[in-house]
Amino acid sequence: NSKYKVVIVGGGSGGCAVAAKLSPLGKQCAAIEPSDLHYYQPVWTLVGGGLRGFQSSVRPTREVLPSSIDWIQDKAVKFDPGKNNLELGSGDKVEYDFLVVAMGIQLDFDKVDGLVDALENDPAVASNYSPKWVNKTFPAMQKFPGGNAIFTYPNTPIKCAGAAQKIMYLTEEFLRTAGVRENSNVIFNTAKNVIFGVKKYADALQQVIQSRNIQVNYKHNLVSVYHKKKTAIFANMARDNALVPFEYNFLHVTPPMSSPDVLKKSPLVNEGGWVDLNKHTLQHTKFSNVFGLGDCTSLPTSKTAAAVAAQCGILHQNLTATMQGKKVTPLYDGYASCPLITSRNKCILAEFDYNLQPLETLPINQGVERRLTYGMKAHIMPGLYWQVMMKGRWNGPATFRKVLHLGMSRSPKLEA
Ligand code: FAD
Ligand code: UQ1
Repeated sequence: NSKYKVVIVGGGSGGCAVAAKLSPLGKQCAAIEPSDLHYYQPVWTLVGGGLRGFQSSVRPTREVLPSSIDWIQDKAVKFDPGKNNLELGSGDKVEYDFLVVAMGIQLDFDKVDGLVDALENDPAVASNYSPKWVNKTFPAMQKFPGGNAIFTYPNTPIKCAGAAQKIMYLTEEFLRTAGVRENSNVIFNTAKNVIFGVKKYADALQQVIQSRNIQVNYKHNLVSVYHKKKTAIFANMARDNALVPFEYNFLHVTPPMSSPDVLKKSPLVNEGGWVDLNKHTLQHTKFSNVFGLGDCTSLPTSKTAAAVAAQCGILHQNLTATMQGKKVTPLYDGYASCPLITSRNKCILAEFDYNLQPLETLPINQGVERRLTYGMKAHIMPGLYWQVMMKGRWNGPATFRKVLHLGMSRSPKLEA
């Protein structure tokens, strides 16, 4: 059994960004992360689209976590925040003074009947959301014979909500260049009733969808896949979940997701299973020595690495204040961003806050398809992530926004 001043659970985007900021604590800080490999998941959209190799998304965890702190290569399996400790897969207990929870979101492929079987056995079924299946996407696109190319969006919160449709735009473009677009239907079956949560970008995406002859079926939730019959079954939520079969020749699945099971059964979460935080301070609502960030939290914003970037500096500031016996400051406005790639060289760069109001960094309209924002997504973000965010020096673009707007950009009010 061991004891640390600060324990971070999860060594993904949020855990590593915070670990880098806490690296001066040295061995008083530990990060618990089971995986040898750290993934830069945003590049998986490009991997699926055949525009990047998978290897560009992977680095050894050892090289991403700061070497000054302890890396405990294990899983957290039980939390006891009343006693300031947690249990590891090995059975050992770890005690802490302060806890940072950054465990990400769980992919629930098994909640869709027949889906795992289809992913394992049908080359036409793929998912950019998992390192296990993202490498199937581009080959499936290349082998697409015509017919139905179907893209799904589940009936749960998910990370990077845009990614479910970005791959559809890349596929549609690919099919046109490959000469098979005329005898194919490109179909987006989404459990939601809107294409995107922020109206400005939803309007822009609707134009893209119309001009490219994409079919969207709202309130359609994937419930099973019979790959031997090349059929995907959707529940029509607007018609008492009546089952609607679709034949597919390419099926890209965005799986249902939920909070990690270990968290769901812990005292740290709200009814939804998410780590229950004050949405402006990132401090836990019940345990004042616990903080959290990223996809596993209750923060009512879009689950993205861009949001994690904006959160990590605020978490660090408020954690440090708490460690010094000072008060926390409400600072987080819900900033999140989603680079909505619409082709292999164009992007709509959505940026917004808790009120779903646009909060754009560039002094130009980001709600139109642009090469510039594609360039940022494909060529600037990866370096920004590995070289700056993972070193603890990126807190999101708020400062740039203020400078680029000559101090005249909106500063969201932080209402409780
Ligand atoms: P993660 O980075 O997922 O890390 C969670 C970590 O917790 C993992 O390393 C995991 O191993 C660990 N863990 C889990 N359970 C335990 C346990 N019991 N004990 C210890 N450790 C545990 N974001 C953007 O900003 N822009 C984009 O363009 C974008 N595109 C995306 C495209 C795709 C296809 C995907 C999948 C994601 C995309 N994202 C994008 C989202 C972004 O990757 C996530 O929002 C971000 O990684 C969240 O960080 P996190 O630290 O919360 O979770
Ligand atoms: C961002 O900060 C970030 O984290 C590194 C991303 O993740 C890959 C993003 O996709 C985006 C768009 C941002 C926001 C940054 C700028 C400069 C707009």
